[in-house]
Amino acid sequence: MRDKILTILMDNKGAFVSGEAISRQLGVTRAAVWKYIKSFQEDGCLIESIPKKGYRLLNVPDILDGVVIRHGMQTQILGNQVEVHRCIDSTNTRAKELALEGAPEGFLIIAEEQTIGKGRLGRHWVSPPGVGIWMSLVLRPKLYPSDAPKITLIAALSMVEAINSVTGLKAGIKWPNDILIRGRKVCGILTEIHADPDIIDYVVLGIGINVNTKQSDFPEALRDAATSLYIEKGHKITRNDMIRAVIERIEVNYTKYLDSRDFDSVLSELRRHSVTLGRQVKVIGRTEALEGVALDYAEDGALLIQTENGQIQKVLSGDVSIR
Ligand code: BTX
Repeated sequence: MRDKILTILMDNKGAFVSGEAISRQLGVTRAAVWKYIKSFQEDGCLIESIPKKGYRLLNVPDILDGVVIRHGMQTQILGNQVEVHRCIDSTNTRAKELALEGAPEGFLIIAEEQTIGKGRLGRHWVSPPGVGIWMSLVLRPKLYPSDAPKITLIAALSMVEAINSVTGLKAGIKWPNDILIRGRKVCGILTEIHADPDIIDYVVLGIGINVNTKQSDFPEALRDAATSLYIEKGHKITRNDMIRAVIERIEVNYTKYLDSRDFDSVLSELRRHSVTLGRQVKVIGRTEALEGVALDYAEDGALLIQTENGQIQKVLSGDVSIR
């Protein structure tokens, strides 16, 4: 009932809807409608209430809310179900639990705060309350497990596009999973998969975005290496809008790739937005470290490095530092 009333108010944002009309439409008493309106106001929604006219929603605060996120979202599959947490250990951990229980493709888990936000290789992702987007999508692509890194790259491309469309900022992709603005990390992507030997069962696509984080919200050690959309843009960005934009871009790029299996067009976009290609880099892989010039991407999205002796080496995964 709460969600339905909020949806009606949002459908009519800026205009009055009478309590009578809402109670008739939903088959509840006007007293019950009033109770919900009061609770929305307590949550920070600006709702005018005028006798004989009804209720007018003027503003929704930037509190993460499934109804607000889904309202107006232009997707077919992704984000059809949204689970929002005030505080959770890690949205990726929760997404894996749900995926194992059979959560469908597109199930989205979001949290205001993570206490054990995860980066790659057991690293920690700083996820303070109320200022960022910490979210995970359950995906079930019919792909070979070896194609999973492509999902990370598709997500990275979608992130850059969404940041640009919402804020006008130009972000770049540091292969394979970091999004940078002016050389500082604004977003990280952690893809975890569960697969049989020849088919993916599910992918959990975890995305962390520093949205309204102030410099002082970052721990001292990160202050030079991290940034946020707020720091770069100089004003706050509505997180619910940003989430919608990211999910919409992922759906476009992801379904286009799955339908066509054409990764070349993704690669050309990645090249355009890359901050890695053409640079002298050091890559620490699982087994070895390599130094050289990041030449290009291979057709599967791996990084091609030309080492000092002229050899070209292919790196499937690893940590890149730009020299
Ligand atoms: P990564 O291993 O590439 O980056 C982790 C490193 O980034 C850390 O070691 C630290 O140096 C730095 N770092 C930590 N927190 C931040 C931050 N908030 N902003 C900038 N730099 C930071 C990147 O891993 C993948 C991160 C994915 C995070 C999402 S949040 C939702 C989902 N749930 C979850 O537990 N993880 C993912």
